Amino acid sequence: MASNAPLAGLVGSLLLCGSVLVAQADSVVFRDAWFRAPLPGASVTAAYCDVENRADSTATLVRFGASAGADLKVEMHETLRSNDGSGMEMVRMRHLQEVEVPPGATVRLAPGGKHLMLFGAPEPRNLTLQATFADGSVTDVVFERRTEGNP
Ligand SMILES: [Cu+2]
Repeated sequence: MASNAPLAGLVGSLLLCGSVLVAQADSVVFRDAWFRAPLPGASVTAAYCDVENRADSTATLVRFGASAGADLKVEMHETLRSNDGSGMEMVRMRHLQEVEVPPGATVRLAPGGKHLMLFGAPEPRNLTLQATFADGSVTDVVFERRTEGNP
């Protein structure tokens, strides 16, 4: 009897850890994921999605990547608009190292705001990217190919 006590304590603490440390990838839901089909001859386009964090702690996206073998580089960007005072609107993009999703919140990656920049023409079909979180957890996200917004 007495020799089992330390083991019971160990099992108890493992269970406790398991209930607290939920992988960020498991508590985040991606919705409405799509990418704009590149214009003919273009090799840069953008992808968008809504990212909902259902956990009670912050989830931080640190990287999106294409599957091995795909000739595609993905960066997280944010479009910034500013006015120089002459009525000329300046639009530029900032490279984001991470995107934080607060507990219970939904962060939208949408045209004119945060987005994924795709360098290299994706195949003409839906695109699967691997989303990596700050805790190292990874999940696949399927982006639907759309032509909306193209002339
Ligand atoms: Cu961009």
